[in-house]
Amino acid sequence: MKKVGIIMGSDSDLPVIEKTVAILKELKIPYEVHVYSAHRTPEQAREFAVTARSEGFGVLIAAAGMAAHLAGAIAANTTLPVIGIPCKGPVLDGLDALLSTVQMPSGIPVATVAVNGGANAALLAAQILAVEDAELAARLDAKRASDAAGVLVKDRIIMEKLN
Ligand code: RP5
Repeated sequence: MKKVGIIMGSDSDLPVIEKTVAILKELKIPYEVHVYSAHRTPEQAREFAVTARSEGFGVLIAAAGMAAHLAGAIAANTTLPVIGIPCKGPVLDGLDALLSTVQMPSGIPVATVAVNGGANAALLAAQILAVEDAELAARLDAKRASDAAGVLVKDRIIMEKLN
């Protein structure tokens, strides 16, 4: 199976990426995590993107906060699908990172998930890889069903408590 490449702009983004890693592990998807910044280490970020396809990656996830140019900078240097996670910073509640990540110019797409949306980034990456992988698609179906069952348990608990 192709690997998922995860790049975060700083190790301070790790709490968001932990959610991503947990789901990739659960779905048995190989991954690699790096800290490369569009601003602080632009050469390393570019090199990673340029070589990602030949290194066996199928999807890239880029997480960054504040002036979050990382996902766009990665996407500029590969035609692999790139998923951007805007991370909430100390001010502006992540709106800065959301707009910096989502507002890409035509020609260089970034599939942007919600602010701090580490879980959905993993699921979207899995869904992309599952297009050509029936076993992974089955694991995704099973996870959907089990997540839905978890919500129904919560419904029962709330009904018993409040109704
Ligand atoms: C961004 O700046 C990083 O992705 C991080 O979200 C934010 C702050 O980085 P640190 O100052 O915590 O390293 O580039």
